[in-house]
Amino acid sequence: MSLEGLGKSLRSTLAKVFKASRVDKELVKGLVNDLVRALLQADVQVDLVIDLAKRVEDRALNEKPPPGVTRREHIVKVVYDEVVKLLGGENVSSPVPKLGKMNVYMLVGLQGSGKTTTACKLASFYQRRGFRTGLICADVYRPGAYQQLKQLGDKAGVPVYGEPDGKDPVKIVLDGLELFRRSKRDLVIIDTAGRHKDEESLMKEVKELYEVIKPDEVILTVDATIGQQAYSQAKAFHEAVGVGSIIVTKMDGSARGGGALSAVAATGAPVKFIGVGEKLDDLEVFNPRRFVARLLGFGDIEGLLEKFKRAELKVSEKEARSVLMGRFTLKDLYKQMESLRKLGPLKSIISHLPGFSYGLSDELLEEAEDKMDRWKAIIESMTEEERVNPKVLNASRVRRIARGAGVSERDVKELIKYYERTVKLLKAMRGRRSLLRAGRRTGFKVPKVDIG
Ligand SMILES: Nc1nc2c(ncn2[C@@H]2O[C@H](COP(=O)(O)OP(=O)(O)OP(=O)(O)O)[C@@H](O)[C@H]2O)c(=O)[nH]1
Ligand SMILES: [Mg+2]
Repeated sequence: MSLEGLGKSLRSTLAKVFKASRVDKELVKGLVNDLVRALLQADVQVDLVIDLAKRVEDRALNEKPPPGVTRREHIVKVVYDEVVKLLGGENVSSPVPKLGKMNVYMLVGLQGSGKTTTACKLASFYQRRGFRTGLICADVYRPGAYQQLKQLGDKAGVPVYGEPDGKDPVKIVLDGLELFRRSKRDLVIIDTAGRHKDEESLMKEVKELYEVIKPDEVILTVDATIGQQAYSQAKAFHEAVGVGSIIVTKMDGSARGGGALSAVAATGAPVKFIGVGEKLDDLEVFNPRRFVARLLGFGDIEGLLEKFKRAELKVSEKEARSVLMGRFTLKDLYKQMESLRKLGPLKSIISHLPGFSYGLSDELLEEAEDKMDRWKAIIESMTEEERVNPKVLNASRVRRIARGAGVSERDVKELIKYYERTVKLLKAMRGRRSLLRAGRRTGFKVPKVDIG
């Protein structure tokens, strides 16, 4: 079953929780059964599924939901948490090369898992973020291994070291590292062999390389399409060299992502990137929370966009442009609030924004709704001149508006303050945009820090 399929069955499982007339033991048991079926069909390892099922059942039945959260919501959150955990937890960041030294990352993985392609994608990823990268081909088994790496490296503009006729991977890597040390590279990525006469000799070689190189990071590439075998493969590599992070390749197309979940569990290492195609740019930083949220069908921005569509909210290009150019008037603010209120209760809108589903109490949301309604009334009491040019607002105008809208003067001032902050923010954004544009013209490099 594909990840799509897994998502679908998890969503229908969770939908049952929301539809059920009562939340009781029976419902939780049914949910856990559905969950087990869905995960097994997605090739997740049996032991892992059983563990997860036990934890979900235990937490769903015994944990007390936090204030403001219903039992149903809590159950969904438990499922979400546990699937995120299965995928490597909260952590979202790609490995960051340390400054002031040459970092060495070593890619390992079985034949055809995507090491060579991924090595080049990674080199290009870090190069674009200002690191000087290099590639070394340590694969002396695959015919044309060096040529393949060289071709992709050339495309990425990354220097490649290899010895097309060499027989000793350790020597090649040491030579390559020496060369790159001299040319002051920040990050060198080593592409290793995947084919060997048997797995044992492959592991032996990988281990030997590891002990000589002592890489800063060992990255395992796992083919998303392999299913259950991923578990034992990942385990073997982990026992040999200690896997630090995982890249799941071939997540495009009809990938069975379940195997990837198993690989994570076998090594305890998080997925840091996913490969989504054969080209150099087809690499994405992996975000487990966002991924699972999408899989489970909540907390996703897409759902919210869908809602926007349904409300037939139409923002013309002219309006959008005028907002971005800083001519953001109180009329625009009014329109924004109106469209937001048209979408329905804030609670349901917020539930579609990642990271906001929990932690905002109903009271807080009701208060925000009240405030929005008050602000709308305030803008309605203004003259056209005041809406377009709020600078003219003085004490006596504020008093008049407050009386007209049936609110306090403080409310009016608060709205004006909010408006001014928004305008400032938009101006700052505009400044940044032109800065970036100027940067592109002068070849300004993206600073080194902003990774992940
Ligand atoms: N669609 C898709 N294809 C990929 C992805 N990553 C790698 N491939 C393809 O998978 C095939 C194998 O990739 P390689 O990078 O050569 O794999 P490898 O692990 O180096 O293989 P060996 O060197 O033989 O062990 C190639 O045809 C790649 O183009 C991906 O994310 N998506
Ligand atoms: Mg290769």
